Formats: sequence, C-alpha cells, structure tokens
Amino acid sequence: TRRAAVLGKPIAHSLSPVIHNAGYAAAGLTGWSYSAIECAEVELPQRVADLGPEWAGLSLTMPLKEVGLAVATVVSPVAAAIGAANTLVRRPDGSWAADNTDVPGMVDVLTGAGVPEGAEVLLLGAGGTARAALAAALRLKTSRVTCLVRRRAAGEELARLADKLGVRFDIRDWVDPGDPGRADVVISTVPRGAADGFAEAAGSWRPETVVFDVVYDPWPTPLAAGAAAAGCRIVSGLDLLLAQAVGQFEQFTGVAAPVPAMRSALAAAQEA
Ligand code: SKM
Repeated sequence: TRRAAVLGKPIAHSLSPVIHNAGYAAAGLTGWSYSAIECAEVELPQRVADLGPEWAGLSLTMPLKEVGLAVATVVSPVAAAIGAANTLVRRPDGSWAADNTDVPGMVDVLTGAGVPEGAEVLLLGAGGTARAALAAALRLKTSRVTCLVRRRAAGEELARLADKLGVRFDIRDWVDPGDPGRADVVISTVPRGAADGFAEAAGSWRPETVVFDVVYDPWPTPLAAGAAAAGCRIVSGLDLLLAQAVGQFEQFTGVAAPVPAMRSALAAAQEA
C-alpha cells in the first residue's frame, strides 16, 4: 500500500482526492490511495513525523504552505524563492522534499490559454497565490507585472520578491481597472468575492485578453462571467487545480499522470 493526502484547514471542500484517486485508477496503481486530512499550522510538524513508511507524498493547501518548508530537509529552488510549498515528497531516507507545483501549473494553464512570451500582466492581489503568479510570470518571460493591491504593505513585500526575481513590477491602488491598459493577461489571486467589483469593467476588456481567476467555487465568478461576455479567454482555478495535481502525481508515483481521466473526474465532481 502506498498513501498520499492533502492537508489543510479547512479541507472538506478539497477536490484533490477526486483527482489523484482517479489518476491511480486510470494508471493501474492498485494499492495507492489518497485522502484529505484536516491539519492546522502548528500541528504539521508532528503530523508529518508520525507518518509511516507507506506515505509517499503530501499536498499542502492553506494555511500550510509556509510551514511546509520547515518540515523538509530539501527545498526546491522555486519553493524557496516564493517561500511556499504545496508538495512534500518522501525521500528514500524517509525525510521529505518540498516543492511548489502551483508555479509550473500556472505556467501550463496560461501557456495553454495562449499567453505569449513577453506578455504584460495585470495581477490582482499580493498574497500567497500572487507570489506563485509572480514566479510563473518570470517563467513566461512577461515584460511587466502591474499589481493592484488592497493592502499597501503586502504590495511592497511582493515588490521585494519581484525585485529579487528580476520581474518588472508596479504597484497600483485597488481601483477599477476599467481599461486593463496593455495587459495581455489578468490574473486574479484574491479570495472569492474580492474581485467582484471588477466584473463590470471586465465587460469592456479587449477580447484578446486572457483572464485567469484562481477562484472556482462558485463558477463562473462574476469576474470570469464579465470577461467571458467580452469574448476574453477564461482560465479557472479548476484548471490550475488539475495542472498542479499533475506535477504532484508524477512526483509521488513516478508514473506519467493520466491527465484526461483526472480531468473528467474533476469535471464530474464539480458538477455533482
Ligand atoms: O496547491 C494546491 C494544493 O496542492 C491542493 C489544493 C486543494 O486540494 O484544494 C489547492 C491548492 O492549494
């Protein structure tokens, strides 16, 4: 038996078990199972220490992505750069390696939606997900990231990361970007409801704009619906959930992920 799980708090809403278990079934990985475990930040180190040798990997979601780095003996460059891990992989000696698959996942979904190299990005929010988006922007060789922030201090912290990564970055106040200017892609990293005020403005964005809202429940968000009405290409948090799970699946099992089966299981669960 080999086991994996997603840890976080709250965790009942997570669709990670659906995606990974569908992947095990489609890949013929009998004996593998993936569960959801509620775990608070202070509990993570002990929880991880208590896991038996059958545990191959862990997905980490809020609020565990920062503390995830602390329980690992090896940290990948991207996880170290943004200070967040969503993935812990068991090493042969029993210790854990931390990685971040949100970043390559974002690159995959944005490239898949046609975002070209050198694109200009309008980023909404400056929290944890925005840090991952910034690292993705670097990999996409974006020319500039303009960030709308609700809290100036968070924006300034993100600006320091942008500086460290070498991404051209401007902070703007949280105002209505009725004209996203020359932005080729709008990435909203703020929680459910926080970007609703941009829905109307999105209705007049250029149809070539790719709009990626990391929220997926409920879907479509008002922002996504507004942008879709303008003819923009829409990417959802569900697309990202799948893309980041693919990277985890392959690191946990060492087997190529059966993506179509994982995608249809996710779609079915979301409709249920
Ligand atoms: O980064 C991912 C994490 O791996 C799993 C997850 C979930 O199960 O909802 C969400 C994201 O934080």
